[in-house]
Amino acid sequence: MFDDESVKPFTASPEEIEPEKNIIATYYVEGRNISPLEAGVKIAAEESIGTWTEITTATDWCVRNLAAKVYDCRNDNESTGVVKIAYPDELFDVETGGIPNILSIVAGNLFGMSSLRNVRLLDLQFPSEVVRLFKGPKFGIDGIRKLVGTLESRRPHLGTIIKPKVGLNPKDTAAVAYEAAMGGVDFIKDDETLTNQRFCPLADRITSVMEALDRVRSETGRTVLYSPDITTETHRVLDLADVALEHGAPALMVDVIPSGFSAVRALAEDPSINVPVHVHRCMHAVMTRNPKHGISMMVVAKLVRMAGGDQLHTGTVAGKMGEKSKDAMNDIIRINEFMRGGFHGLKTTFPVASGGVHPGIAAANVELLGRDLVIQAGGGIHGHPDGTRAGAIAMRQSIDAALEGVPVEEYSKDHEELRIALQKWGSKFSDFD
Ligand code: RUB
Repeated sequence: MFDDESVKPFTASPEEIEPEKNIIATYYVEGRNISPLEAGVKIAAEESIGTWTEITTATDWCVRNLAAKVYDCRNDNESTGVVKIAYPDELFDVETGGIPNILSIVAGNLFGMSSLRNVRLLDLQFPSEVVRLFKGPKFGIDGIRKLVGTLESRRPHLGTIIKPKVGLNPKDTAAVAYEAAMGGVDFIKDDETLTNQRFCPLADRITSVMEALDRVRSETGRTVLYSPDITTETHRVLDLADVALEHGAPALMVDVIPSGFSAVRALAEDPSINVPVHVHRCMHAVMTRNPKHGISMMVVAKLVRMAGGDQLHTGTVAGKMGEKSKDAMNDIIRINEFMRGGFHGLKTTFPVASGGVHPGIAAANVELLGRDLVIQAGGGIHGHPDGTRAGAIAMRQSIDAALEGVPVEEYSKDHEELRIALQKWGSKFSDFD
């Protein structure tokens, strides 16, 4: 397959590739009148030392040391397939360039090449030395569990997003937070579009919410985390973090795609920030949703963990977001397993299942996605007919039903809040294709 002279600099056999000396990228490719191998070679060339034509300026050293190489190619048919490309470590300066340097190569010009109809970055595999340049999450799952007091029980955490998304003033936000916390949530977050709008300034909001959560602590002994949204320009994220921390924020939240992986990293690696970083992924679907083109959520998850996200939204198995299929569900399971597993010594990242979750389907999400999960509901709590507190209680009951292995309908017979929630939303879980 790799004998043709013209592709030689950009191909290798699998035995020639040392995983510890290359960043390995797996792509789905769909060429325009070219084979998957040719498509892979075009990517390897463009993203390392080649261009659209032969050039006279590349030295032997460049070719020997820097050429990226296609070393595996599986054809689905004559124009589509999956290729693995090894990018030699010398091609990068991750120490200086960080995640932007990695992305500019493995996910750079290739997405716009006219010879490719579609291309999707499916996965990245890193040498230990590269991952060790990153500090990763400061807290991870166990660190967050320690703060909340669930290290022993290891039950799923219940989170809520204050709703409406925007519009409440600080006092009303705090009142909703108080009710949710009294109902049993472990974690409260701002929604992804709220930062410092005039009707709900960041500093006042944090002060008010923390007063409410302090009251919850003195009344119940429970610690509830709150992550205000400090999404902003990458270079301003530390300034907003300072404001948030000065006003007592016990966690921080940032939208990773709008603010950038580097914003997450700046927060996680700053020695003065000693609170968990919750990572919202809004806008991810622009690249993760199309199965033929873009970047997979697995890649986003790996980069977020390297950047230091302590919690990351990875999707639900039934809800308002994403695809409803067995493949989509298996993808979420695989991503969550990655976030909880070993990764060159970095701490773990807590997977967050959120988006359209309500008490009727929370249990099924926990059953399929596991206990090391933050199961989160906005509408599914604040839309409960008896209000936010009852909504949070109903969500906790649904989680308990899953932990006890009792179907939610059955459990609801002697759990009033859950019964009322099921009357409103039902417990229909999925319509897999
Ligand atoms: C949740 C909400 C979140 C989504 C994002 O509100 O809108 O922003 O979780 O989706 P609600 P994802 O609970 O009312 O649906 O987590 O898939 O990125």
